[in-house]
Amino acid sequence: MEQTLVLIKPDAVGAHHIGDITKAYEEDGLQIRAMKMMQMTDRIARIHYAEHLEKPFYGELAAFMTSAPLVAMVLAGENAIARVRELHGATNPANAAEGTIRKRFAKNGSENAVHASDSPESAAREVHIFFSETEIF
Ligand code: FUP
Repeated sequence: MEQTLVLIKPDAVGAHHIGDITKAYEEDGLQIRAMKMMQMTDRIARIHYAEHLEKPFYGELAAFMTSAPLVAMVLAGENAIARVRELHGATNPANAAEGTIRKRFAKNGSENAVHASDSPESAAREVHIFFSETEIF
C-alpha cells in the first residue's frame, strides 16, 4: 500500500469539481485516508513548493494557490503515486490525455485543477505538510 498527497486546487474547487474529481479516485479503487478543505498560507506554499521557490513562476504559483480554498487528501492504494499521476494527466491540460482530470477540468498549465506527489520521498514529505498522523485513517 502506498500513500500520496493530492490537492484539489482553488480553480477546481471554485468551479465545483470537488465531487467529480473525488469520484475519479474512488472509481479507480483508491482509498481516501484523509481529507480537508483549507486555504494555503504563504508559509505552507514556500514549504510545499520549496523546489520551485527560485523559479520565475513561483510568485504567480503561490498567489494562485493561496487565493482561495483547496481540498487536501491522502489517497492510498497499490502504486497510488503513479496511478494518481496517470489519472491527473500532464501538467499542462493541452498535453493531457483524453479523459484525465486535467484534460477535463484544468484551465491551463498553472491553474491545473490538481496536485499529486511525484515520488515516495515527496509523498512522505508532502503528506505531513497538510496532515498530522491522527488525521490519517
Ligand atoms: P506537477 O508535478 O505536474 O504538479 O508539475 P511541476 O512540479 O512541474 O509544477 C508544479 C506546479 O507549478 C504546476 F502544477 C503548475 C506550476 N507551474 C507553473 O505555474 N508554471 C510553469 O511554468 C511550470 C509549473
